[in-house]
Amino acid sequence: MYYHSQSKDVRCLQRGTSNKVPIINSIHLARVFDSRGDLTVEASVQTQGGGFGRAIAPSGASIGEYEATELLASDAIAAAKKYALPMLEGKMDSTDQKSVDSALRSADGTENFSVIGANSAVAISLANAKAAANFLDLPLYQHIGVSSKWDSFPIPIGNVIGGGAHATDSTHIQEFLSIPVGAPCVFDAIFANTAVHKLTGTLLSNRGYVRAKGDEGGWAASIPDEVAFDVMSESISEISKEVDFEIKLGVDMAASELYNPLQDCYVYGDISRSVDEQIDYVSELSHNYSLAYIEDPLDQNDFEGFSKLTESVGNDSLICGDDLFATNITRLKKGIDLKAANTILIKPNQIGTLTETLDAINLAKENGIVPVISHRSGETEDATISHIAFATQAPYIKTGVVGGERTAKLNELIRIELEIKTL
Ligand code: 2PG
Ligand code: MG
Repeated sequence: MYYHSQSKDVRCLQRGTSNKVPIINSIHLARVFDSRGDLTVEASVQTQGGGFGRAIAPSGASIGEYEATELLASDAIAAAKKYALPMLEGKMDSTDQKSVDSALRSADGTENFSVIGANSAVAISLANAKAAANFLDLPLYQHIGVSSKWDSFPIPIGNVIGGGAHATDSTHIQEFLSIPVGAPCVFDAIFANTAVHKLTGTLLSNRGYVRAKGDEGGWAASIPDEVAFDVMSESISEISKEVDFEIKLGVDMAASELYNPLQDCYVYGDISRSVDEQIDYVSELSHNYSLAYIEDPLDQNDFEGFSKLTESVGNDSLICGDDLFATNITRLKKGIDLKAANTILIKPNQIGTLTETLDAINLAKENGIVPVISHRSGETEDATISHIAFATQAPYIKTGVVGGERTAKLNELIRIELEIKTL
C-alpha cells in the first residue's frame, strides 16, 4: 500500500555525529515474561558512546520443524553468557550488524542455534540493532532500512477468530484474518481491524456462541470453521461499507498441525482429507470467500502440494509459507525453484538473527515473493517487527488486533507513520 504524498529521501539525514566507534560495552540478559506467562529472554545492549538497545524474544505455539531452536530461557541465557558474550563484549562494533550476527553464529556453531538458543540469539541481535540506532540517533527503521524512500506502509493483517494450537475448543483453522487492503494509511487499517474484531464478537454472541479469546487475542468459540467463515464474511463486508474501503478475508490454516503423517491426511475433528482433497478444499475456500491470503495450507514438508495449490489459486490468493520456509533462505530458494508459494512469512526468531531475517526478505523481494513480517503467538511489548516492516517496505505485517502485546506493535506502526509523514 502506498502513500499518496510525495516520497522523501531521508537517508541523507546526518547520521550520528560522534566520532566514537560504538563498541559493545556490555550485554545484559534477563528472564522476563511473555503474553502466555512463559519465561523468555530479554537482552539489553550498552555501547561505548552511549548507545542502548533492548529486545525480547517472542515464542511460537505452532512451531515448525525447520525453525531455529528455542531453549528454556535460563539455559539459553547461561549458554549465551558462556559462548556468545565473550565474543561480543568489548570487541564488536554495534553498527556492524552483519559482524555481530556472524559472531553469534560462530559462538553457537550449529545451523539451528541449538547451543545458545534462538531466543538468546534473536534478543541479542535485535537489541544490538537498537543500540546502534540509538548511538546513531536514528529511529530503528531508518537504521536498518534498505529503502531510500519511505513512501509505503505495511498493511496490518489482524487475527479476528483463532483456534488450532492457539485456543482449545475453537476452530480447526488456526487464524481467520482481517486484511484492510484498501486502507489509505496504517491508522485507518488498524481502525478497520479493530472494528471487524468488535463486530465479529457481537455477531458470535448474537448467534448464541460463548466467546473466549485465543493466544493472539482472536475470538475463540466452539464453532465449525464454516461458521467462522460466515461470521467473518459478514463483519468484513459490514465494516468495509462503514470505512469505505476494501477489507478482505485471509486464513492461517497452520496445516502442519492438522496433518497426520501416518495416514497422510489432514484431520479436522471427525473429517479427514487426503492431500488432494486438502488442495481442493483450500481452492474452494479461496473461491468461495475470495481469500486474499492463505498461510500454510499444507504440511511444512509438502513443497509439491504447495506448488499445485499456487498454480491453481496463486493468481487470486497470496499463498504464504510459514512453517514451510521458516524464514530460512535455503528453504526459500527451494520454494522459488519449485514455485511453491508467492508469499513468505518472516519471523526473526525462526532464523535467529536480524541479518538473516533481512536476507530472507531481500531474497523474497528479488524473486517476486511477497514478504509478510510476523509476530508470534507468545509476544511481549517488544515492537521491533514494526520497524522491520517499515524498514523493508514490506507490504504486510501480521500482528493481531487486540491485547497489549499486539497493540504495542500496532501503536508503534502509527508512530512511525506519523514520523514519516513529517520527513
Ligand atoms: C503463526 C504464528 C503467528 P505461532 O502460525 O503464524 O500467528 O503462530 O507463533 O504459534 O507459530
Ligand atoms: Mg502461521
